[in-house]
Amino acid sequence: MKILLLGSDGYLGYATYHHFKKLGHDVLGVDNLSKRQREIDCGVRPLNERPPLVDRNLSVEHFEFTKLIEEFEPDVVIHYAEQPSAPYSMMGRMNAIETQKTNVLGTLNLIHSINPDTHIVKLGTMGEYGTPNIPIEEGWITIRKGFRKDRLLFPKKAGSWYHLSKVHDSNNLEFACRNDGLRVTDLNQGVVYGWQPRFHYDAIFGTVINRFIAQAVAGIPLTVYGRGGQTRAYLNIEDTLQCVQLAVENPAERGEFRVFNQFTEVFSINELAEMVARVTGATIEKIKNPRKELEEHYYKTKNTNLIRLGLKPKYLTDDVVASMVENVKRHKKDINATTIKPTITW
Ligand code: USQ
Repeated sequence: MKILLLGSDGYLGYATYHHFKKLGHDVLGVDNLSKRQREIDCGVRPLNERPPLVDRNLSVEHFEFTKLIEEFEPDVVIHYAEQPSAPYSMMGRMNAIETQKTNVLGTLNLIHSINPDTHIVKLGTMGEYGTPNIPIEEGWITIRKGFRKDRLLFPKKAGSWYHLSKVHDSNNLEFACRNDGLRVTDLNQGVVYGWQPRFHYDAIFGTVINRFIAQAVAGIPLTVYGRGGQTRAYLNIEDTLQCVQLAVENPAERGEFRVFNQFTEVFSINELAEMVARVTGATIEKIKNPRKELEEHYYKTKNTNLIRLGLKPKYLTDDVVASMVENVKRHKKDINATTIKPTITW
């Protein structure tokens, strides 16, 4: 297949690029390296640095991008090319605007550039749903009112300008499927973890499990925000690759807006901290929550669509934690402890 990979230089992009190349596909990686600039602006650096991975240095929201689609004629577009951090989007007005401009306009330009036969596999987030006091379904919900019923997009209750940008993307993509007959798979991904090049552990771009591992290696107490009852869906980056492959190999129909909840397990922050502390001997520190989020709440969701397609989860075990610790240890000298404490509040 001809695969156009948007966001090839990212944590997920790099792994995805090599995964599909290994499978023998023709992969073209597009990136504008803006994430690297944001890291410089924020004064943070990931561990395990590598050279940029980009075949075409281009922004998805630019007119030139349309020409690239016409030239390459992809069978599938995997779209990761978005500003990925909730804290970054909450730093202030310009960061909120930059996040929504990059994410929403990029996806809108993709919608307008694509041949409707091309399958779009778009990275969304479980955070679009937030933590509602009802079970979370997969993208859609059937609502009955009196004798009437309709199948509608599941209500969203996002917790940051970043997460909201993904809500807007989902709405725009669903409309494009309904109106223009596009075929789209929206992957509502949980919080990813796993050892990879460009491993972030800082308070802006690092996700919680990766952060806890780096904190344990650096001998810093694990930073549980607030009471630690926040419950989220998680997956290993190796499972991200499986899920994206399943989506690519089983495309959505013309006119179909298909949503997969892309995760394998659900944990509270306390459970994660206890697990990492048990394996590494680290201590746990409950610090004031820099975010506005529920710290004790109901959380029930499902991932049946991907399991039905054949997803075989790689669960978070003590061995997985231990192997991440071993990898991070080799880069211990590069850990900058001053970037670990959260400084962005909302
Ligand atoms: N948390 C801590 N301590 C920390 C870091 C985080 O207790 O040191 C807590 C947060 O308060 C939050 C949870 O861990 O309740 C997850 O935070 P996170 O920073 O790991 O993840 P989040 O900001 O939600 O965003 C990440 C990715 C984003 C992706 C999202 C999936 O950065 O790109 O969309 O995970 S989800 O959370 O399902 O929306």
